[in-house]
Amino acid sequence: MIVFLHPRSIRRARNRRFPLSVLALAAVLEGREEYEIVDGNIDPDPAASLGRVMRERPARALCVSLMPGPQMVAAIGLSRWFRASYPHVPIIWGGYFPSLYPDTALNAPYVDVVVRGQGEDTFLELLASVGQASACGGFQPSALRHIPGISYRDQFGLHVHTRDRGIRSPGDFPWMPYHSLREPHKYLARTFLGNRTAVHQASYGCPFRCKFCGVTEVAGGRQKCEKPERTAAILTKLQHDFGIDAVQFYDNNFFLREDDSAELAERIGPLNLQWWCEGRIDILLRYSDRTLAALRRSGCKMIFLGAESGSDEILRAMDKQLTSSQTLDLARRIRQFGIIPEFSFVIGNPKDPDTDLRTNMQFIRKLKSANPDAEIIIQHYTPTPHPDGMYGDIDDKIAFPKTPDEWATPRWYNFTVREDPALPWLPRRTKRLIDAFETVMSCRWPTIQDSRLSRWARAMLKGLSWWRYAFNCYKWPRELHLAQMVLRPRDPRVESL
Ligand code: B12
Repeated sequence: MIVFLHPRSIRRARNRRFPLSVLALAAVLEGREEYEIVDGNIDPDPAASLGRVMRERPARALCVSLMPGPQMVAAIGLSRWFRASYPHVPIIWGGYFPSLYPDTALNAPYVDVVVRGQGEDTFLELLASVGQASACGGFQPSALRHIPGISYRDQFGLHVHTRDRGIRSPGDFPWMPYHSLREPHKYLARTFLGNRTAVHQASYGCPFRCKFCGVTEVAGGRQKCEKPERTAAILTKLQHDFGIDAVQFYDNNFFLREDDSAELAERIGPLNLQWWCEGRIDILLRYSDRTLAALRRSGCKMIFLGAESGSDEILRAMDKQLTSSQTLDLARRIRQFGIIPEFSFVIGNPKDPDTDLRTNMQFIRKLKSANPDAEIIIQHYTPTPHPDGMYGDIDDKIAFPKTPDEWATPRWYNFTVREDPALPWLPRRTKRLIDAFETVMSCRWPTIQDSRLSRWARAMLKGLSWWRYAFNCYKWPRELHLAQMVLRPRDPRVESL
């Protein structure tokens, strides 16, 4: 018996989505061993549920999935409690947080093994060794040495990182057992796309190596995709079982190959789904008009695209392999197909954050005039470990925390959720101006993703902010903060759709 823990990752109940990471692992266990999923996004008291599971059918391992931010904070408390209550049961951490910071995770006494990157194969091999070792009350380091993709402490307490594991297509693994969730219907959300929105990830990783992105470190600059036929079959089943009418694709780079995209559009057309996904500007620009029209017909409503910067010099420093004119070209071109582009920007180049901000403010204004429907997401540059060195040459200018507990302190928590990265190279006034510009933009054009925001609330936000945008006057938007506090519009930077 294995117990999976998916600690709470969302701030609002309406953002609940299928916990795909633990479902992917449960899928490979089906038919081999019993398991139970405890999901903090649904369960008001995950510790009580873990206790119940352990009383009924004691588990031989606790497997925790976590990404940086709120989920990591919840994972710390629950793992510590579990270790104190069941000291002989091994605790395995996997997901983006331990994959990015394996040494940090292993510095916690309640973490025995870290699984780095894609989990399915590693997890099965690891469980085989828990089976052997459980007789002696823990893992045997000699059994772990040959498993790629893990990190653990050896008998001297030293950290061992085995070699990275290559990635496989999600299509190589069994379908996810959605019905093993206690209340699967609770994961179908009302969004701007539909009343029953499901989530799916049809690929793993990304072949680009943008130097600000955590995916390169975790997936090693590779991407593997499932066949369109399988994606369509899974969505058909989700529609049959749960009546889904919309999908949010989690892929880092959904449109890798044009022929696959065109085939998928054709296959899912009859399901009448509305969908959202993430793509690359350069790749979409290469698509024919015919494919773009087919994507829209098949329900593609909005695409999240990393524009990142309006400066070509900065785009080169980021290793983005994109130019700012490509962003403008796509903004204009995609409009005629009725697909809304959601352009994301990473502002605050460590070498000259002020110039970076001003260049981007100008560029974003140009982009909005090229396509007024385009939505804009503004993020501060918040570094994450990168195999080629972090964007901005800041490897020696920032020291990440050495323990999960330190990551959970307000200083580092605010860093991970990008609220206040408190970076040595980002002057407070520049940071304030980035935030102010973001506030004005999000009020001047409230996102269409916010289906709950009433018409008058929208009009009010627009009315209060138009003059600021018109006259380039962003500083101290106190009246907008007040309006946001009262009207609580959605913030696409931190919330799911
Ligand atoms: C869905 C999602 C969310 C949802 C979470 C919903 C949920 N169900 O909990 C929401 C919107 C809440 C969210 C928020 C945030 N997210 Co997020 N999110 C994602 C996203 C799009 C998909 C993750 C996913 O489910 N993938 C599908 C599953 C199958 O893959 P997986 O998670 O990688 O799991 C595999 C392996 O990691 C491993 N594994 C995972 N867990 C475990 C556990 C064990 C025991 C084992 C053995 C293996 C294992 O095996 C799995 C199968 O192969 C990823 C991007 C991406 N496509 O990966 C970003 C991503 C993980 N998020 C990220 C970030 C930064 C955040 C935020 C901090 C952003 C913010 N501004 O606040 C917040 C923090 C939330 C929190 N900590 O609680 C980053 C993390 C990297 C980084 N830069 O630090 C990513 C990679 C986005 C990015 N490109 O930068 N996120």
